[in-house]
Amino acid sequence: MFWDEAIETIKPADLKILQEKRLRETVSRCANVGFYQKKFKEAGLRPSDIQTIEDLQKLPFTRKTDLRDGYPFGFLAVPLKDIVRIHTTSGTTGKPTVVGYTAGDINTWADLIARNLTMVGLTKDDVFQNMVNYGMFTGGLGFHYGAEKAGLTAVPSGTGNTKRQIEMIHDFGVTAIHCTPSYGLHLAEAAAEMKMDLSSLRVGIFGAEPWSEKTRNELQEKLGVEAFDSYGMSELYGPGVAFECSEHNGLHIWHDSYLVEIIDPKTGENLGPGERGELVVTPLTKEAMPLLRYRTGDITMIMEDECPCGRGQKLARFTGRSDDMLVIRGINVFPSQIEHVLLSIPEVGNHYMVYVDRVNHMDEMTIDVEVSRENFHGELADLKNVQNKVIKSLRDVLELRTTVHLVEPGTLPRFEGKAKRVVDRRGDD
Ligand code: DLL
Repeated sequence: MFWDEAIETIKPADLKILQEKRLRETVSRCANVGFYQKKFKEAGLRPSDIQTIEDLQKLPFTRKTDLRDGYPFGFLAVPLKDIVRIHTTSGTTGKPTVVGYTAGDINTWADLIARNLTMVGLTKDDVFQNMVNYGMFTGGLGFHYGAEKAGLTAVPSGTGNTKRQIEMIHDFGVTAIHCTPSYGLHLAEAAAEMKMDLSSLRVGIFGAEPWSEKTRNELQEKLGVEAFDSYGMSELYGPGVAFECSEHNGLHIWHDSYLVEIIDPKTGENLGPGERGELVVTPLTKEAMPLLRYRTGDITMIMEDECPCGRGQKLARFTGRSDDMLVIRGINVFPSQIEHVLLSIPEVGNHYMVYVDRVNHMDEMTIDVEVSRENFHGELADLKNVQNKVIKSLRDVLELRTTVHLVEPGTLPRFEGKAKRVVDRRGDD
């Protein structure tokens, strides 16, 4: 199976040797990419100047905007004839970022996912329903290849038709599911309405967007699964970059495939373990699209504790993106703060939408939030006290006045893929 003990519990000194060998290989692959040739020249560096992990600091960062500028194939280090697949990132504005894979990349990526699935206890005996998009999004095909490699019975159900998804779980005796946490909640709701018995389920893998401990408890309780957090991004293959083990205390980032730095997003300075900042990754095994010091935009920290499972480096759960931050009347607001407040109020549910508008030159934030089913008895007007409680709690945490509308359970949008709960309409006028 895919428990690679020698690599997953490798000693720090041996790991450094392996990482530096792979770093040198990565740098020499980058020498085929116009962008890096230019960057090396500007920095007065030759690829052979990068030998150790410490040397990494000599290199500039690579940003999402650089990849966008290279659209479509500017970052490929191999000719197109050696590319066996492309995916793109889910860009909402402008051109997406294209990611290419060699046959070797597809194989390495499937291995990483197979290791994750093995880490969470899945085996050939499991039936795995993959409820994410199988198109350009990396979640579908990425997990699918890994699941087959680990010998699971893969059910490539994709997204949509929740009723059919639930019937399949029931009829096929599905033991493990993969979807976004927001879809997981929707699935749980729909299963309860259909009064379907999903007791075959035991493992739920949730990722592609930030989610909280409260959501974990709810998913575990309502779906009867042990819920695992899974992190990844298209530019780093896709899913499978970092994954929880059964300790549920941080995500192991595969140290043989990814070199990790945490930086202050404003100054670019390196931060130490235990300090929260932006994750910067140098992938070590990518052939088609090698990257150096890639700024993910995701906020986390390196954890210091040793994991009882024996595997290496861990990252704390992700709290959002550095570029997610909204500035409302000069105050910085992270969507995760709003979610946190709402989840702490039992009278409201997990479903909400945030709208930001500019009214008479002033920023106004409006939050629609669903009342929880248990607290709704037919009249929203009876829940004035709940509305005031939400407004007060948000003001206490955000230091900001907001408009809150309570809405009936089941009326806000549900998301099959990544949830998009913040709509900033300030640029629309
Ligand atoms: O979301 C890959 C993926 C698929 C991961 C399935 C996990 C499961 P992208 O579409 O490129 O790739 O989006 C990557 O999603 O930079 C984070 O901001 C966010 N993200 C992904 N996983 C998590 C997570 C896939 N577990 C972007 N927690 C990343 C928080 C996450 N944010």
